Amino acid sequence: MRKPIVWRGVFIAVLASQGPGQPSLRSETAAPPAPVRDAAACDQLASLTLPGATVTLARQVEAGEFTLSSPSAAANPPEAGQTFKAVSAFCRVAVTLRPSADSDIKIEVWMPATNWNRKFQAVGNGAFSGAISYPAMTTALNRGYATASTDTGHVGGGASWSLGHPEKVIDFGWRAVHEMAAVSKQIVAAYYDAGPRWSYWNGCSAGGRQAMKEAQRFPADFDGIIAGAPGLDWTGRAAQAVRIAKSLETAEAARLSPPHRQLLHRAVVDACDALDGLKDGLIENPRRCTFDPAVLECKGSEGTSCLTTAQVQTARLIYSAVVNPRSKRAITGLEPGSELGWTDLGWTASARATGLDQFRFLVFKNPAWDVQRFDVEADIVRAEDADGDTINALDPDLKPFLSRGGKLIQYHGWSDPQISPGNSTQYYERVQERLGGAYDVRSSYRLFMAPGMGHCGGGEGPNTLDMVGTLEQWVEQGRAPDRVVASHSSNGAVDRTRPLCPYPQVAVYTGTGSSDQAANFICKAQ
Ligand SMILES: [Ca+2]
Repeated sequence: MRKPIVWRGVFIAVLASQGPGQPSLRSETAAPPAPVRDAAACDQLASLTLPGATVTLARQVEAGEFTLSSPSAAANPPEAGQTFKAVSAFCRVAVTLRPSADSDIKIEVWMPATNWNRKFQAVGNGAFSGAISYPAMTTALNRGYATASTDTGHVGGGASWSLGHPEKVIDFGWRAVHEMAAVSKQIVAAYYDAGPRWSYWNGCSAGGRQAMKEAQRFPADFDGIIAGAPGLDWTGRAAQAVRIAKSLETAEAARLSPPHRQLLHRAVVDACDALDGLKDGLIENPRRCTFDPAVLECKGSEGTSCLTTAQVQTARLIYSAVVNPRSKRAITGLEPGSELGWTDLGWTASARATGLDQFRFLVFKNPAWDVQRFDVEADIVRAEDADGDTINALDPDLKPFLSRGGKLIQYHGWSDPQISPGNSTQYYERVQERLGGAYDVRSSYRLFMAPGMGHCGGGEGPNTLDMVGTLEQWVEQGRAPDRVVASHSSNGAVDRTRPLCPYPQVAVYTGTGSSDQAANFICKAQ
């Protein structure tokens, strides 16, 4: 085990002395001017000695456009040659971590040479990852953050790398992120002669799963965590995507073509739009929508204006949950309103590919396994057992994180066709149940469901939001988000703003003013 470094110990003690939901004393002390570092200060990091870690690059990158080069790009050709724009010079550090004999975790840490905001923001990954998240790092860097990302311990997508490498599975599941957090903070402290005042995690999809894993397993790593559309029921999601694909792979006539998905979507919205009191093309709470696809069943000739009996069954299948026969926990389906994101084989191609690889390489360890072998009840249980809580992030005990003052913002699009939104609502409710009615979960953890939003963004609903700014205000100033304004744009212009409300509240139109302006909505319980 790495010994905790002293400044981190002090930091935890300060937070622990305050009750949950209390603004930190640190926010009341004026920040000293940001340190300014030159290229030589960055170069010096090449000789930094860190246990279990090797610095492979430390070089200042000047402001303006830069193109990725070695060392990580050399090891990961898809990254080579990518061009980004840094608004100011920064110190780029690449490190290889080996917490186990079989580990080969690449991380990069980028630190502004001037105008550092004295904060650290680690950014998350997608799917099975295998690549450093340079675009997200650039966004964080340009906001003044020292930032870090990891390839999670392997190169490239898919899960074939996991065969015969149980330690690499652990690296992917949680160790790479945790080790990255620890080492990054040491590098930040060495570069600036001071550690970050605040440390954040920002991730969506697989990055949302990483977020939850950190909150559950390493409550002291981050002061604030953003978990977007978390794939926290990783094996359950894999099972759902594979279950639908199995059904549709060999039954072409049962598939929903794009015109059929359009038809279904229009019918769902027509049936459920007004349930929230406002006809605006959005279903504020799809859980209140009890649309039965059977109303679209063909009465006479078949075509794109109706669904066959088999297609009706397919729609029902995609909406439906399956229950883990052992834990009795539901593995939720996709929600009414998400139909435009569906594919011919049900869930997104990414959900299917990730699901297939989960069973092929991590459950059955057989590259020849295919979805036709899938046995829903047995394999849901088998997948959870095989994972052993390595990748799944289902532990509802967030008390260590919340009680030390950590803040967690989770968000999820109700129209997400890749990771069921039910993952988020179910988990939030499980945390409340676990911590008990007397525990004020809301003071440190809030979930924002986004009507009409797709996977981590996109979709017909308001889908652009600033969770980083929202989380900063909560952590640093004690201002809990009672609403988060999201916007929707068409052709580059904002055409609608709307508050997202802390679950289970929903946004309700006040009845006056434009229904395209967030100011005319209030958040309230249904
Ligand atoms: Ca509506």
